[in-house]
Amino acid sequence: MNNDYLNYIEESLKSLFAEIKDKYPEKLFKAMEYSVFSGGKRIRPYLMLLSADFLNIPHEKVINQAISLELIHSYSLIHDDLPSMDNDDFRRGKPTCHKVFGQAMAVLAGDALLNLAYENLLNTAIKDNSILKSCYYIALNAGGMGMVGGQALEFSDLKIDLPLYEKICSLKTGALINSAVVNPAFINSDKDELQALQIYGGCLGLIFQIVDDLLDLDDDEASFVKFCDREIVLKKLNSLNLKAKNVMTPFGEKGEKLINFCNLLTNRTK
Ligand code: GRG
Repeated sequence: MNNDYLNYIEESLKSLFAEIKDKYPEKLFKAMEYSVFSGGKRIRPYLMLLSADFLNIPHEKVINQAISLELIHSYSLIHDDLPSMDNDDFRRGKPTCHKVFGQAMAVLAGDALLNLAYENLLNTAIKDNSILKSCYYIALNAGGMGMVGGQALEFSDLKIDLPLYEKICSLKTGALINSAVVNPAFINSDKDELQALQIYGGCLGLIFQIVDDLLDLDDDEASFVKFCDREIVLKKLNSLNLKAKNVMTPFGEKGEKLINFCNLLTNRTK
């Protein structure tokens, strides 16, 4: 991954946190800060910068959408780790937010991060309303039609088979990845570019989840590797990778960064 891009994301998140530091109750701020700055890979904001490159949109025009997406991702992980959901004690090798700050503060830190994301999006859109549609797209993907909907399906006591699992993944995990990829297209793109980003984003969301399943074989959880044998899962992974590449290839050099990133996610080992 490009360090300049990662530094830009990090500095932007830090500067947003510096702005709010003295305005929030101390413990709430600390719980939010703990979760946002604990070693996340920043895949979603990074992807948004790559997609902006593809469309020739300056990074400054998407950075607030990019970091808002990361805040939404962070809140979702805090809530996902709670005892009432996945009940995890560790994330990224560190104690989870509720283990350090208690359950009530973890719920509130997640709530405040989600709100901060929308405060940041709206504040940016007030100054530049050409990004309004892209902000709306984030909301659609993060909510009941997207990530929250996917999580709700997982907790609906349904009998999970492969098609349902694929649907859950495309919402729970895929929606934010897709939002990162497609978002800049709502600022400036033609029909072919938008369509290509939508297909690429859909493939990438599933690739991300399949690789996650391959890396993290938890006996209690549904996973692609549990529904079909490994050979079939690897075949599916390769065909998604190929589809994502094929859709970017006609764009020549400007599609290369997205193709390379797809390869990176397909071959990641952590
Ligand atoms: C609580 C509304 C709500 C939703 C939770 C994202 C999610 C939905 C649950 C997480 C469960 C999980 C581990 C899914 C697998 C894919 C995934 C989102 C992994 C974590 O994303 P990374 O690898 O995380 O980008 P880092 O740590 O790099 O930020």
